[in-house]
Amino acid sequence: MRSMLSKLGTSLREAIKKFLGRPVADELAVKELIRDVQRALLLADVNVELVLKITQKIEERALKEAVPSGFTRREVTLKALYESLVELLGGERQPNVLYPTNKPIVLMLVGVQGSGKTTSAAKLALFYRRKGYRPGLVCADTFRPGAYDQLKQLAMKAGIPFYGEKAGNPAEIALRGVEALKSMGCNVIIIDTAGRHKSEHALMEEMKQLSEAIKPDEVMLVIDATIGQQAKPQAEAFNKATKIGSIIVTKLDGAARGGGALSAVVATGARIKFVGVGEEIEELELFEPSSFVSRLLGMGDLKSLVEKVKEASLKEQEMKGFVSGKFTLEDMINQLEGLKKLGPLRKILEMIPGFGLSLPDEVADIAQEKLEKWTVIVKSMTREELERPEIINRARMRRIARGSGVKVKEVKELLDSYEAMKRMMKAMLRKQRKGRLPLHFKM
Ligand SMILES: Nc1nc2c(ncn2[C@@H]2O[C@H](COP(=O)(O)OP(=O)(O)OP(=O)(O)O)[C@@H](O)[C@H]2O)c(=O)[nH]1
Ligand SMILES: [Mg+2]
Repeated sequence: MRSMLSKLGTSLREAIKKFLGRPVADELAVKELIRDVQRALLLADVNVELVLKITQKIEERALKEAVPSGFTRREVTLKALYESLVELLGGERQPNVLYPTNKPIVLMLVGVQGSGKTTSAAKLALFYRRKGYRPGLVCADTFRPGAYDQLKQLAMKAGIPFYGEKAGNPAEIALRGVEALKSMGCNVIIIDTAGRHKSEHALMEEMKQLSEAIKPDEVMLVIDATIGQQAKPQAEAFNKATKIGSIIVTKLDGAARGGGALSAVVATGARIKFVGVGEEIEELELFEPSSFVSRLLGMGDLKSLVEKVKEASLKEQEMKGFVSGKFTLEDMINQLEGLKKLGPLRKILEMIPGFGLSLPDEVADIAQEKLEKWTVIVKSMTREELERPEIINRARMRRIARGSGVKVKEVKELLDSYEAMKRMMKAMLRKQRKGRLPLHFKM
């Protein structure tokens, strides 16, 4: 989601920062926030009417809603902003991903040419395999010559069973594919279909025949985010040919207009279940409007953070220490090491409440790069030095440098970075205590 998220996210975060910087959250400040949010959404290609509707609601709620005890007008406003954006993107409902119970499920992917069906089919297969299911891929695209090889290669690379025939009737091929993969023990069968055809009518007709023959458990429509608001008529056209169960929006990583596609599709009443955020087979994400918006706003998303933490089997305790700001030199290394397993450090830090708004780029980048070296340096320190880094003088630095095979300068650099991070943590906690930054955002 890099590009779209970073652009829309940056402008929304800037709007919030400006709002938080106002001495009081009065009508003027709210109106300014609303204008900034409008501008950000319009730049992300969200439909004008939708933008007006949603921002009007935010303004009304921000100014009229009662402020519950323990909260401020500021927080009520941000909550209204958060909730309205979530609503714009589909509401709080969790996407209801289909899983096989005692009988295999069949998913059929449809979409116009180049929308990302074949890529998404492979990504979905990987998604299911990682959850412990046994996916299999079927190529039912006989129209485009390279289609068979493309899916077969993706399947082979990921070690996923594949069935395809280079020519013939797509519905018959798909049926044979489903049977063949079932008998191999696959329990999630994903069918890739054609996107190119003689005409749009012929394509829709083929999709209709395919879905009538296979009777898939779900037809998933694949839509390219770069088409912006055009996503809406496209979704409606496919829905006429074959009942669309859910939507995968692809290429959100490159789409400055991604906001247009996402909100337009939601406006059709269809449910976005997944988003494609890159060309790699791992780059598929479950689409949950609430965590999407939390990330967009940099408000922190403890829920998805906790999930990632579980995945990397990190002890929760470690996270708590990090969030609360208890921070010794040893802590820093432990936390950074643990977090490194979770993916790019920056992304993780963005999910921790308070960080998204105030973490300077340099700190995160430096930490990621230097981590390896730092780990070694820290191992050459005594317990006393670890607990009280302030006692480390030149002589001690020289000894540590020798012990870890680095330059004295590098030991000094580690200590300086540690001091900088500690200061930053302290400043952040102070801000949070003052209520300038919401520590927990009630969702
Ligand atoms: N950046 C990015 N590229 C993607 C994503 N999904 C697909 N692509 C790229 O989009 C192009 C088209 O993807 P395909 O999966 O072949 O599209 P398709 O719908 O199967 O195309 P046809 O079979 O011709 O109808 C490929 O170059 C993919 O690598 C995504 O989420 N992000
Ligand atoms: Mg294809």
